[in-house]
Amino acid sequence: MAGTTTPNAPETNRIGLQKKDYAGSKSTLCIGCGHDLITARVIDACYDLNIKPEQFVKLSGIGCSSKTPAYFMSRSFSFNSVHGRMPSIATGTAVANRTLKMIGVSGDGDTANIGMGQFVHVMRRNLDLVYVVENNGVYGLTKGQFSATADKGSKLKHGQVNPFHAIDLCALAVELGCGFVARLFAGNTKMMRQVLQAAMAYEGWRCWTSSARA
Ligand SMILES: Cc1ncc(C[n+]2csc(CCOP(=O)(O)OP(=O)(O)O)c2C)c(N)n1
Ligand SMILES: [Mg+2]
Repeated sequence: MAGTTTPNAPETNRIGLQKKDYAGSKSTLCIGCGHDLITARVIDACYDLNIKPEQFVKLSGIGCSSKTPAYFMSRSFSFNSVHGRMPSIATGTAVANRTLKMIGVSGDGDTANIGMGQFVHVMRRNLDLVYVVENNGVYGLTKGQFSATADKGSKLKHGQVNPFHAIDLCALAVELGCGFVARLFAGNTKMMRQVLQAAMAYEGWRCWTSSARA
């Protein structure tokens, strides 16, 4: 985006910030985790959109995915809620301060299992929130049990087969009237950056789920 033209000067965006101004602390997730790719794209999108870190709030629930707000935008406000309750905290945040831009990061377990009730009601209320579901089909933090988005027939390490069909969070979001819905593979860098930017620029409720699976 709009960078400085002075030779050797670090590249900045329109509000004079460098990419590193959007960084967070070092990730403690497993090497190669798709969640870290999404973190990197959130940083890219916030830089590209010239978002002021001090006018941004990061919210999450519980899980490896919900730990990721610690890894971007360390100058922003942040609240790590209890499991599956991120939408309630987002609703309270919006009521308290309507000028802040919000992103909620959740997992498939945090959203489609324990937090399903919160997920559907936050859509019904059309909250101005970018809701990211980092969907790996398992409860990663507690060592890989099936979540409600796991494909029917998929197998765990020790051979257990999932007997239940998957809940499709994007289809549900569309059915509930969500204005911006997208599903992407976390490894698709270019498209992720563009779609996340579009989601952030959109006014109203958006649901963005990303899969660690192709
Ligand atoms: C009330 C409650 N129940 C269960 C747990 C245990 N627990 C922690 S994380 C987690 C699942 C997280 O899965 P997901 O949201 O898919 O995140 P991932 O780790 O896969 O990114 C569970 C069941 C908890 N912390 N709190
Ligand atoms: Mg998961």
